[in-house]
Amino acid sequence: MPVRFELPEREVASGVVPRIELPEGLRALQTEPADSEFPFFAKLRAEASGDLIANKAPGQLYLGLYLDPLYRVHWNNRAPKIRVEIKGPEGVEFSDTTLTGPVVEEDTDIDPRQFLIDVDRHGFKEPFQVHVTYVVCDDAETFCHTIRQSYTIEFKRDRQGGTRPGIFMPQMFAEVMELDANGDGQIAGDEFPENQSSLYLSHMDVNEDDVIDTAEVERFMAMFNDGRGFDTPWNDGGPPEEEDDEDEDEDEDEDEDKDEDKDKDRSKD
Ligand SMILES: [Ca+2]
Ligand SMILES: [Ca+2]
Repeated sequence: MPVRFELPEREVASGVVPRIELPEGLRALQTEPADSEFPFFAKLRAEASGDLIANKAPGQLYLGLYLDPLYRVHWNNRAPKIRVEIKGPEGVEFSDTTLTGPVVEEDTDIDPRQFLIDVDRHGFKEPFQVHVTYVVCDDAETFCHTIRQSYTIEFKRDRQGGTRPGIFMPQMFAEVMELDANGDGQIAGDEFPENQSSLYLSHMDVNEDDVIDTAEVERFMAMFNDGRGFDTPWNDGGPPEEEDDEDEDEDEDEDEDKDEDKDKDRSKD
């Protein structure tokens, strides 16, 4: 039986902000965080519907901010609510460009902040910017900071599932035990993906022995599931998709507008 860590008690609330119901078929978007003087206490997950990515029809854009369990911080609901500002290229229509977080009765909580808006790209290809401003405090009550983070987001699928700093990355960690090449129940040394050992270790290596064991993985995932992270719809990187879809997306880098018709032919290549 797997070892289970007792999670430390927190006084902050979780499960108090209703999760919004998300449409099926959302896919992670390529998201590039701007440099930040503060850590990315909250990770952004940006997703869009297939039609919107394909630039074929208006669709929905999802923006979710998830507190990273690593930092043991919470939202301060007595401070100004989280604010998400969207700056799109001229011509692209967003149903809302200034989003603010929900009213939460509890003083503090760790639930994700989720936003779903309608977008009509009108054929434009340029990326858009997202500026997020929020107040976090650590669970030990030693600090509260107002954090401002900015991202540039492309209407293109993120095939890496988000492995850069500041991006929500449940997929990566969910699959971490698959890295255990020699099957000893630990991830160590060259079992880590190239250049990513410090990323994994900084998030998961609780006892700092430079090895990640099953218990550490479970602990980390439990923290996410505990309200600081994802719930199921996208922990596998999105819904399964048909083969021809893959080819369609590969072509997106080039003239998407003109490609609409050609895509169907290319997918048979
Ligand atoms: Ca191993
Ligand atoms: Ca360890």
